[in-house]
Amino acid sequence: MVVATQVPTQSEKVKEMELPIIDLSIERSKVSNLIVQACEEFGFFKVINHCVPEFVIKTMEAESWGFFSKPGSEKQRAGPANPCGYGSKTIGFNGDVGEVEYLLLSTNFQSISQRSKTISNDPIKFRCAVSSYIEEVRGLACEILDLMAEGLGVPHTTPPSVFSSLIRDVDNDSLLRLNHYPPLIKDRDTSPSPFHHTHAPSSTNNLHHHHHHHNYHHHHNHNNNNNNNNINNRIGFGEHTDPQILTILRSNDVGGLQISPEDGVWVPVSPDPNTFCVNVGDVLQAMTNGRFVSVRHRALANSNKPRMSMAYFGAPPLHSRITPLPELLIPGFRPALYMPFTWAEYKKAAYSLRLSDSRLDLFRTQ
Ligand code: GA4
Repeated sequence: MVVATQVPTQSEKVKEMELPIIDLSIERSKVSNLIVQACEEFGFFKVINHCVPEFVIKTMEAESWGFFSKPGSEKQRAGPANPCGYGSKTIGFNGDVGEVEYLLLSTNFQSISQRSKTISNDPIKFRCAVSSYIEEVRGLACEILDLMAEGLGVPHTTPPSVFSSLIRDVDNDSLLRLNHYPPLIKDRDTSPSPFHHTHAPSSTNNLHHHHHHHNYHHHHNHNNNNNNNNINNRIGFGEHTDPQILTILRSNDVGGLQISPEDGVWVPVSPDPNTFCVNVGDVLQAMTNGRFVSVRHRALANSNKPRMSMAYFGAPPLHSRITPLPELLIPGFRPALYMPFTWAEYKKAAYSLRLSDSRLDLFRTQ
């Protein structure tokens, strides 16, 4: 099967707009209200004055560069991504591709220790860097989730909140993703990525390819065959929403992230290595009964410089039952928009669909 890498379509509008920047050091009640507002309006915001030490970020970044600088054959030792592990160009199991290579890691200590051996020549150093980074970003995620709960007025108890307790749980299913978007080389002959990719067929791919039996909404941007050959603007990671609760993203100083507040409109997010970009995931949209929005985003590999991003996806334990919070429902007036589901069920749905499909629609009550 031949799949062309997606490129943005001509009909798309790019809107210049800045994401809300939230200073975590200001008065707690103010921060919580600002966060709630940002989650309702954009589903995305940036945080400054977070307490993650710079050296923890720098150490993780250095380890990440160390891995991606290795020769391809060595990187393959950490692959294939099933879904965790090293992946190059293919995303998920259903034919999605992009100009990206990545390491997807479970945040579970045992599995990091195991994998480190295939990732680094100094596995202990790698494992320490990853563990420290995860501990810090999980702490930040928990703090933000507690502020959200306070801002929403649920529950009327002290932290940990209903949200943060899910990612604090020992069995949480959170992930760390390291993405490397290589610079686009303009000379076609030396480009590592010509216009068509042969999608390596594996038994998994064949089994899962194009499940059309669900009545989910196939998003219009599955343009796997368009003839826009603009190599300066290729899709690194195609449009999607994050399935989990909350995402904490840090990137180097190279842009590429764009969010889509409405269909066909893309807003570039300016890169800033000193801030974290935070976004609402599908599970949080469901738990807040649609008050918070899990917004579509994508990454373009449109630069001469390599982009590197590190994303922490805070997820509940597999067996957790996700349901809209009763506190946010008003019988007859504001009924539950989503059916209860377990995180395991939701994950299964996500992996049976394409990247750009609207997974949450499968769980809507109306
Ligand atoms: C998008 C968000 C995270 O990167 C991710 C991705 C996952 C993967 O790459 O394995 C998915 C994608 C993401 C959503 C739909 C499914 C699953 C690829 C894919 C086609 C790790 C996640 O949890 O969901």
